[in-house]
Amino acid sequence: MIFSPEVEAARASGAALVALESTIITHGMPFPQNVETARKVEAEIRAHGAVPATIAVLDGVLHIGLTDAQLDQLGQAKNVMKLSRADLAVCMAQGRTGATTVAATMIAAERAGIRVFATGGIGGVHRGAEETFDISADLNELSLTAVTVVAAGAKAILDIPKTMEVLETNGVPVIAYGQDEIPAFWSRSSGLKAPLRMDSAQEIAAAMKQRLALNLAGGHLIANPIPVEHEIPRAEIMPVVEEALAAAAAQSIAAKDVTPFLLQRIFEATEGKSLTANIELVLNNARLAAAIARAL
Ligand code: PSU
Ligand code: MN
Repeated sequence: MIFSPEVEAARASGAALVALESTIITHGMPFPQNVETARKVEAEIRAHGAVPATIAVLDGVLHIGLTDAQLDQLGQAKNVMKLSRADLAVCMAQGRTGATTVAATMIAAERAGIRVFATGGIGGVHRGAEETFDISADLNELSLTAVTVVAAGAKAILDIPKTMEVLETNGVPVIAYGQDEIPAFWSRSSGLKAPLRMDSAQEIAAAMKQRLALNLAGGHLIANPIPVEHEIPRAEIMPVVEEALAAAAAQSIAAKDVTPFLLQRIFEATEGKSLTANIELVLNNARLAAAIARAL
């Protein structure tokens, strides 16, 4: 495990740290918006009093914090592995390069002593999971690893009610931030009431400390709604999502390829509007994560 100079300095001084994933860079957004967004998110965290630690495996080495040059390289690299819990150690053992999903980023962050992590959306239960069994390892990770993940809810490409059921079964606190409903990534509303609600970073930090004190394994999922001025209302995004899901089924897209395929398809169908919303919600999550890390 290698710390970037910035992260190393933050550790030495006890500064607040926020982990960031890298699959969003390699598999979640097109170049060059992916690298630009990664930089903006890092800057947003710094502007809010914390230090960003973007996590990835480069040539077999687990990096906690990337330099500008490394970020640029990763954003353009081809054949980057998408690393979940199952792949992390294999990628490192083979000396390969891989981008960490929410699950793998949580594992790395915990090992590095970082307890707060900002991203866009988490993986979840895919629609039709009763046939495919396609349930992201992110959900299981939240029950195992003590890192709080700030996300904009589960994306409308997923089955949100089933995702909530699996989280409940796994004992993961799902906390909507500042509203009663679970947000649905591009939209603030999902039509589903969140199991828990909190309205400040201090409250969230207190819940994290209490969970540790009870010696309960696992993290928290903070579901932070996209700012109202950037949301794409449900009625507008749902037909696009349905079309993308139909295309994925028609082309027999499966396993790890499902999420990147759907994201790209929706990006094209909305002429980039989905990507703009995606960038804004990640920035919003970065701000809240920085506040939680400072409160801790
Ligand atoms: N949702 C997004 N963008 C992403 C992802 C999810 O809006 O880039 C990525 C995250 O890294 C997440 C992963 O952890 O997809 C989930 O993939 P899977 O469903 O294969 O577990
Ligand atoms: Mn999957």
